[in-house]
Amino acid sequence: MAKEKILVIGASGQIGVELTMALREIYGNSNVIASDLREQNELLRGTGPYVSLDVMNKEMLHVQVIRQGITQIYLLAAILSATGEKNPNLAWNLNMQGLLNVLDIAREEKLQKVYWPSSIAVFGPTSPKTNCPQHTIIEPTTVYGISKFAGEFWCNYYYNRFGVDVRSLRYPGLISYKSAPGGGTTDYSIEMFMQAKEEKQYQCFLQEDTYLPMMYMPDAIRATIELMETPSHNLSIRTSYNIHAMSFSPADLADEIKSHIPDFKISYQPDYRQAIANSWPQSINDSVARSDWGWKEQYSLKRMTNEMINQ
Ligand code: AKB
Repeated sequence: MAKEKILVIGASGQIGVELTMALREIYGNSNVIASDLREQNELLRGTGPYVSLDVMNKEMLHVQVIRQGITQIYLLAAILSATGEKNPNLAWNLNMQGLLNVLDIAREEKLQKVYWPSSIAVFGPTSPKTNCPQHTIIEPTTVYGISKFAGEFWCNYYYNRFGVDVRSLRYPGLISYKSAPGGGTTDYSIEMFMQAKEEKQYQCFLQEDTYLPMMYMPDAIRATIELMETPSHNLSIRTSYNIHAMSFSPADLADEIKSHIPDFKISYQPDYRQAIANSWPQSINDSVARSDWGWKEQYSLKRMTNEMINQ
């Protein structure tokens, strides 16, 4: 394997912590540099290099890329759907400018690869609700969705125009226990697990029958690494790949949790996040990811719940 030096931006976040740990296993601790605006996550402490970095500060980012001899960047810093609706300007600026800074530096420094996550939030109310295809009507109604959709086309543009090998996945809601999520609509699922264990009750901010596409973090990390390891000529999508694992509603998840914690009680008090969830598909067609690079999920609702409860 060629010597890689990887920079993970947003390494203290929900995906960043687990992705950094997985990359360190593959490439060696000292070859994966974690960075974030926030403090280093406890789980990363002592496992490899860390730098404090603001993705909005292009000059500082550029200096780090040169100084550390970076060959790949994983850009995970973003403002998610629910927080984005509270501060649309901030969400647009961070989600867009952060990506453009990374793409520009990747072009100038001829980086080998860049990873940037998109989301099922690119889809909107006019997209098909079930089995939503890779290529379809895409009219997002959240600022987060708009920024991800625009970002996908910036990635496509930098690949076609400048040859930047940038790759992307449209993550569904991600469920994990190692590092807390922040500001997403699908975060109800993680809150439900935590409250079920701690309080044996949870008031959900979505209606009981709100079906959304979801994925357990180990599947998402594996998907990311598999996509990044696929030879470039096998990839037919340079915007972002649909990937799917499971689809469930808050009521389905509560039933599954009750099979482990029988006295768990759930109630429902939908808030502004219901409208965001209603605008998204309930399930995703990921046949292109399956045929291009062999994507296949390993976790069902049952298996994921079992692991979440036991951690
Ligand atoms: C969110 O809920 O905003 C995110 C997402 C679906 O991208 N988890």
